[in-house]
Amino acid sequence: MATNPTTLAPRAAEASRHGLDSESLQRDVLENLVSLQARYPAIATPHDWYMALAYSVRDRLLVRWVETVQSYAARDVRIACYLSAEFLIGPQLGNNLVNLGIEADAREAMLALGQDLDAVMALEEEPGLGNGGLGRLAACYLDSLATLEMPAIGYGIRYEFGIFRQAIRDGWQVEETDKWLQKGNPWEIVRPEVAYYVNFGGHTHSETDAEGRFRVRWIAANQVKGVACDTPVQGYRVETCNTLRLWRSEAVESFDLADFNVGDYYGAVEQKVVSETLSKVLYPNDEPEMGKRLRLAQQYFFVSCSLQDMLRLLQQKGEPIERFADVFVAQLNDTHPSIAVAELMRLLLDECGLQWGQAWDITQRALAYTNHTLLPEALETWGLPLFRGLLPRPLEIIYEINRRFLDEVRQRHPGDESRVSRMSLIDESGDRRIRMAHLATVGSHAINGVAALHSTLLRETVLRDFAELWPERFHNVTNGVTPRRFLALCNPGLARLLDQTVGEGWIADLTRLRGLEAHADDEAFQQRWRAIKNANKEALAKHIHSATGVAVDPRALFDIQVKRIHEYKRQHLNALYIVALYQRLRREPQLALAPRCFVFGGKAAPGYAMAKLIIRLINGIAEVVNNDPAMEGRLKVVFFPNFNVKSAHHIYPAADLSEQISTAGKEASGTGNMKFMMNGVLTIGTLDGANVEIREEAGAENFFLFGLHAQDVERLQREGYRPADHVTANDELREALELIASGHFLRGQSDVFRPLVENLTQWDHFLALADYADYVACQARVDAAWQDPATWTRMSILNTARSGKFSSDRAIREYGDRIWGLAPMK
Ligand code: CBF
Repeated sequence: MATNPTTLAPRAAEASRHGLDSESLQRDVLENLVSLQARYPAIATPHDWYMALAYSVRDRLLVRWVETVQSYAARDVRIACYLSAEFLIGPQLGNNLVNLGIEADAREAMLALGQDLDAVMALEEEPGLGNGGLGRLAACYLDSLATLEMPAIGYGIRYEFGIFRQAIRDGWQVEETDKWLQKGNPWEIVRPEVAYYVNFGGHTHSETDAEGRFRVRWIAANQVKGVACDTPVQGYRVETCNTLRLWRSEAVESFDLADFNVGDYYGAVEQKVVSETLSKVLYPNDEPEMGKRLRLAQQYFFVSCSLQDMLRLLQQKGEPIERFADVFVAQLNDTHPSIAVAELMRLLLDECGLQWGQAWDITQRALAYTNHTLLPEALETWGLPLFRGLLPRPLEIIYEINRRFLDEVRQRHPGDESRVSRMSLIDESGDRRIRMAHLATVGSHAINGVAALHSTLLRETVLRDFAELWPERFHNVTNGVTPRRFLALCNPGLARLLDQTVGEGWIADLTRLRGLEAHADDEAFQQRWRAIKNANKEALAKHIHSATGVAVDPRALFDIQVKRIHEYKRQHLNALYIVALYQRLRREPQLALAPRCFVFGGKAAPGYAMAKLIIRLINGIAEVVNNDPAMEGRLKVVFFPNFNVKSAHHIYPAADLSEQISTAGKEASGTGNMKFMMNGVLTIGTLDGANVEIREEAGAENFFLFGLHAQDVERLQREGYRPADHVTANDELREALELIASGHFLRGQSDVFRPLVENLTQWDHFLALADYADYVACQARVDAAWQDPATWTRMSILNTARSGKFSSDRAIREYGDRIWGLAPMK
């Protein structure tokens, strides 16, 4: 985006442009320390220094930010709006320094002030506004949109409490409140003047207006106000600085004066408290039913505010309502914002007075839907009574959309009523529920999955009837991750080597890493490669020690599985293998096995008992293995608590082996797999999600593949799977299960892990036992490859070299070309 010198006062522009060197940074940090933190250096706390630096960096984004926003006000600019209930943006300071290109200057400035930049950055609270993959993906996409200079706004919820913090007590997960805003958030600008009202409850009333037009009015039982809280999103070394706009809920009136005047103080503030509850807390994603009413209210709240904001921007641009879909395209990040279909229709019909046909055309052209999961329990549905009570008018609109849509289905497939009921937006099979994935699909011009295999399965299973009806609307966009955060920022040692080897251009064009291939067999280069990995492993070892008290040896193979804890991700398969190794080593202490350090990390949804039990099992195994002198120098097991973006920065660069071992067909894509690959980590994995493409890119010989394919999984489950057969056929597996069931890993308490073992031996819904033998055989191949450092290092280099496809820049270009009709705007 070119700077327009007339758009800002020349003085302000000048000041900001001249502020990127270390002297002016130093001057501003000192100034901010006094003027914003009210401290002198002698009494400043480390956190004061962090705040002073963060404000100084934010100031340097402001001119770009204001100019970017202003340039989007031009009439011919099309804007992509990314609607997501989660944005797991992670710490901001380091990323902004990298993207502004001032990390070295900031380091120098802080050093001159007697401060260590890394220590200062470590103090930043992480905004945990997401559960995992989907929320972090949204954040990567914002980074790429800004870097590619594409006009975009991220819209979401400004949760006061993000994802819970995970503590481990006596081996169990304990959830603690995430008070990320407690010490203030220097990156956020609250805009009380950008606020919208959102209706809830009540009833509707139909009337004919003065011109004889039929209109529906929603007489709401209550209203909540959404206030914009903006965060700048600076692109990498470009002038574009986009906006992440998160909505905070507030009461329309802080006090009910009628109550207050009669002395009912608590009654007077009640509405305020209820309204503010809406954006209070992020829901853990794989939670069961409870608390759902508030979640639906959250979804509607942020979607309504965002669409109203888009309408206001349209007006500001001087564009008529008919041009809405020419100016905006809104990507629905999973079904969480899918109520947008009904809400946009409501705004166009009830507020703007359009006719149904025109409103529907605009809605479909403006919306696009990304599906992120095929797991039936994760496909959102809402019971009708709940929905009607909260959103009576949107429900009427959904009924009408459904009526018209099913007419179309009946016309195409006369007499096929079973198809009609399969495709309906309302599931009539039990208590009647709205199928949000169907609503999103029907209301969008494009629907995509997030990896090639996932998109195929989406078309063949969950949305099969829709793909038959509208094949042209279905796409695949394989996920990607930002190399700025997940390579340049978190692995500075490797980044420097990459700069020297292929030139700095790789950060904005990751395909340039292909240039590394020529060095893969070069012994001196391999040595440098290994030295960097070893330094990263030493750093992680320190973090592990301070977080868990466990001392790990950086010379061991670091075998890492970090992700949400879920049965389909099969952390328990990994755990079973560790138990088998432990038994082998106990039996045969001289066994030739490379020393391994197994590291796990990830949160379990608070209501997901089996996932919590898996965490307890891993910690139990860790306790026994790490305290057994016979295992010293052979085996270590660590559960790294509270895995989040911040700790991920230390973990990805230090890994040797990345565990991507989900049941084939269950992981939509995975993105941790890509972050590991970029950092030269080899994958052991199934043919699931993006693993398939990672293997294609890396080359089959540079990937450790095992396990059933998606079609085998489906067939086995259809024909009747008997996990007990695998136990009978495999003594090592049987013994491992027996040892777990005996309580060996829980100080002799035999009852605790029994449900886990029974679940596996009787049902094993995710086929861990069916894949066990092949997994163990594959791990033996890993062991052999590790024993040969030259081979291993070559494979590692080639993984990084061939990771170009997995940059979020590629993914965003594909969204721009195929779905949004949006090109970079220089
Ligand atoms: O597409 C991003 C990620 O989304 C999930 O985390 C999700 O929440 N549905 C999937 O589970 C991942 O496979 C996927 O990479």
